[in-house]
Parts: sequence; C-alpha cells; structure tokens
Amino acid sequence: MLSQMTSTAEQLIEWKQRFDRDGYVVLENLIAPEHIAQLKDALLSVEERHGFGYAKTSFEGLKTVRINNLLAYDEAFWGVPLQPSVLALAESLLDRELLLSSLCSLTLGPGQTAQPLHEDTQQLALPRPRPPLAVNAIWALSDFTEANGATRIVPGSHKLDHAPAYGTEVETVAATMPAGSVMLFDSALWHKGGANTSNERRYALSCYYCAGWMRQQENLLLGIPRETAAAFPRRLQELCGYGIYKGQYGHIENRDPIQLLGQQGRPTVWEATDRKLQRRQAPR
Ligand SMILES: O=C(O)CCC(=O)C(=O)O
Repeated sequence: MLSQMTSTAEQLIEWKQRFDRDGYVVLENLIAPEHIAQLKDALLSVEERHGFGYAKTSFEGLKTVRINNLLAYDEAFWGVPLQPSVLALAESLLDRELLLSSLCSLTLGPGQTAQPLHEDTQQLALPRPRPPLAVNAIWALSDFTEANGATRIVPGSHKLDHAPAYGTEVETVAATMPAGSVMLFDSALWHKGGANTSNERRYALSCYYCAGWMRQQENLLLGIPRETAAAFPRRLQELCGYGIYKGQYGHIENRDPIQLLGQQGRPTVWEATDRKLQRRQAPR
C-alpha cells in the first residue's frame, strides 16, 4: 500500500531549502499508521522466516538486525522507494534519473551502543562541501526517542570541508520524531545511530538514493531475482538500475536493460540525437 499523501510544489521548495541549509529535513507523520504496521509486520515475518540475526560488525551494530536487499524479500517494501513526497524531494535534490542505492532495515535492539560518527559517502575521495551525491531517507517505524536510539546528527555538518575521522566524538542532536515520519539527509551530513538504552526495539528503514551516475551501495540488478524485478512497477525497475543514465551510461549493446524485464526501452542519446536531426530536416 502506498501512502497517498503528495506534496505541493511550495512544500517541496520549503523542504529543499531546509535540507540545503541544515543538511536534513524531517517530514513528520507522513506515512499512515496502517502502512507502518504493515511494514513492521513484514519485517518481523521476513526476520523470522529467514532467521536473520544481529549484524556481524560493530559499525552495523552487534545488537541490530539489518535486512539488506529488502525488495527481494516482500512485496510490502516495493512502495517504500516510490513514496511520492520522499521521491519527489529526492528527485529535486539529485535528479529525475536518480537510483536506489540500497533499501535495508535498521532494527536496533535494547543494549545497542551508539554507532561511530560518520557520513555515508566518506569513502569517496571527493572534495567537500559538494552538492548532494546521495540522500538517505530514514523511515521511523517506531517513535524515535533519545532512549531508543534515534539517529543522531550534526546539523549543518554537510557544509564542512572534511568528514569525521573514525571514532571522532562531537556534540550531536537526536533526530526525535513520531513513528510514520521520514527524515531525509544529505549523505555528507555527520550522523550515527544512537544508543538504545530502552527495553524496546527501534524499528526503521533506510531508503538510500544516489545520483544516477554513481555506483549503488547494493547490487540490486544481481541481488533481486529477474522475475521479481519484472513484477515491479516500471518506476521501481528504473530506480533499481534498469535504465540508461542520460541515454549513455548502462546500455547493453545499445539497448536499454529494462527490455530484459519485458518493457519498452528508451533510446540511447545517439539515437535520440539522430531522431531530432531527422525531424528538423524533414520537409514541412
Ligand atoms: O540507525 C540509524 O539511525 C543510522 C544508521 C546509519 O547511519 C548507518 O548505518 O549508516
């Protein structure tokens, strides 16, 4: 079920201004409670059916269950990257040809300690500050509180000229928000998962988008079975990488990879240019 709430153009401009200024923006109470309940049920069912346990590294969280490649596991997640307001904002920050970089769950168990401070693109040797390369949308499936490990952020840090050295500690703010809210942040923003000192799990999804020319964090083209991807809505197929960026990058022998899913492909930039020239030269 897709949340039906859409954004007006003015709303989008305001969210974008806040995102540009602070490096993040919270869209409060965006997702209907029934939708949140459905996503949580699906997560629990996948966790149980597939026997997912805690992550194996301290960064990912030794008391955290992360389920990667979520689109392959349950149809309930297919609407997440397509949520209209979030996708419209991500498109306006990146561009219409953006990609889904990864979709995973972040279920912080009681006793999970705070994550090391980081930014999500700090492995890339690129100068900072820079325009957004990637945008993370954290879906709060539980109320995010100080106690249960709400994501902690350093507002404005996307504008700093360096990423945090691993293990650096600086003052952070807990991004508290009610369940059903979505926080979008620039991958360059300094942040970390908080410590869960409560007795409850903190449920969240990370829907991470990146520029269309960038390598995706998860290899969705290989990780999602072809027959599963063939059943996705076309826009989700495109977000997963079944497309040709700017008509040039990602083609297979000049054909659009979306044809592998039985869809009509788009022309390469070279074909499109010739068609334009032919139209211009055609007698009127
Ligand atoms: O769990 C969170 O709140 C944030 C997780 C995160 O930033 C990450 O894993 O990169």
